[in-house]
Amino acid sequence: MTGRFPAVGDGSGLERGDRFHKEEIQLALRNRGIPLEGLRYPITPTGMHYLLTHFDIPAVDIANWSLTVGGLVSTPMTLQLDEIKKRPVRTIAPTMECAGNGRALMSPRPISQPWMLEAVSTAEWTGASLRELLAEAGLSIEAVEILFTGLDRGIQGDELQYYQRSLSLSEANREEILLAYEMNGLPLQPQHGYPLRLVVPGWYGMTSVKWLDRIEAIDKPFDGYQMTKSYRYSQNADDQGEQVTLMKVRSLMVPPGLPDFLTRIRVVKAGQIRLVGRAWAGLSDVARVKVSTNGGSAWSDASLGERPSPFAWREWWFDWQAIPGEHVLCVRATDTDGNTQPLSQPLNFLGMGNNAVQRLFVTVE
Ligand SMILES: Nc1nc2c(c(=O)[nH]1)N[C@H]1C(S)=C(S)[C@@H](COP(=O)(O)O)O[C@H]1N2
Ligand SMILES: [Mo]
Repeated sequence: MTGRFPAVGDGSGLERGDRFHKEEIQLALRNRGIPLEGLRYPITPTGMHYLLTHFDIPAVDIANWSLTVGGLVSTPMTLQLDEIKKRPVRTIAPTMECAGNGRALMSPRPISQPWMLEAVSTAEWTGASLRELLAEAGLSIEAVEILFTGLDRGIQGDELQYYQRSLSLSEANREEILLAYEMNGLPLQPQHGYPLRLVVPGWYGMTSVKWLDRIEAIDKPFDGYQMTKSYRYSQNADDQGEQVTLMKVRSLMVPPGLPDFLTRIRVVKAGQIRLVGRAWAGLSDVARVKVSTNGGSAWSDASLGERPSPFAWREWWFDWQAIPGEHVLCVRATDTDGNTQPLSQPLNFLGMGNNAVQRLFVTVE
């Protein structure tokens, strides 16, 4: 394999024109992604689950922690963790993807957490039903949204803020939304929202507020930073754009064969090789996955497997007769509403909701 791939160091031959900023790398070291080979597991092991934390992971002393449920409710509540755990226990394993996944592949590249493809995972979350808790609190007829506030605080866009997101009443009352205190059968780890987080199946990850402190019923749409300034499909800094909501249809492939250390370019042995991966689609389901082994000139149907849980990804596989040479592998999913992944990404200012087809470079020998 000598000489074919650039080596580390000066003279590696890597293109230097597309350097990442130090600040992007700093964010990438805090907010790790799933190694793509981790897509082989239907339920992502906790240590491989992607992470995205805007500010700092807050220090939580469980003896002093409680969840406040208030605002426009008839019965405000302050609940300790064990009181939440006494409620009927629900478990669900929905796929969760960061809305910025794929941002660093866009050109020009929006400057933020520089995800390539690795900001998606599927964990098994256990907790109490949000809908039942809201019913217990008794929503007033003036309530139009539910606001979720995390314990983490920082500055974004010059605004000092707690991390806050809201949901409309109809969304908040979907039965599958959890107040989760366990991930993959264990108490939440600090970085995933200990002691309690929201899990909103079907939506991009920003809605699943970690380190919950308060839940409030409010009488007008919440206009905080993470609702009106961020998580928008906008065209420029002055454009309000549409709100980012559900995860778009997307598929990814476990990179086959052996990687080159630096470039991650793959080397595969000629012959039959099974390509595998996962595909997901917000609140809908995956109808079809197609694979191309020649950069998108021709497509063949992949086989689809089961979902490990409602709202979770589906496994797909495709048997490829690999012949020697250079190949570009692509995978493209269509959901049950007829939406198909784009071949190239329509741009938006913040780099949100990227679902262009994955392209993987492979040398067969
Ligand atoms: N309180 C709080 N909740 C949060 C965030 C955050 O920064 N603070 N990040 C959100 C984003 S953008 C994503 S993609 C998911 C990531 O969840 P994970 O880190 O457990 O994978 O958490 C969401 N919940
Ligand atoms: Mo995210």
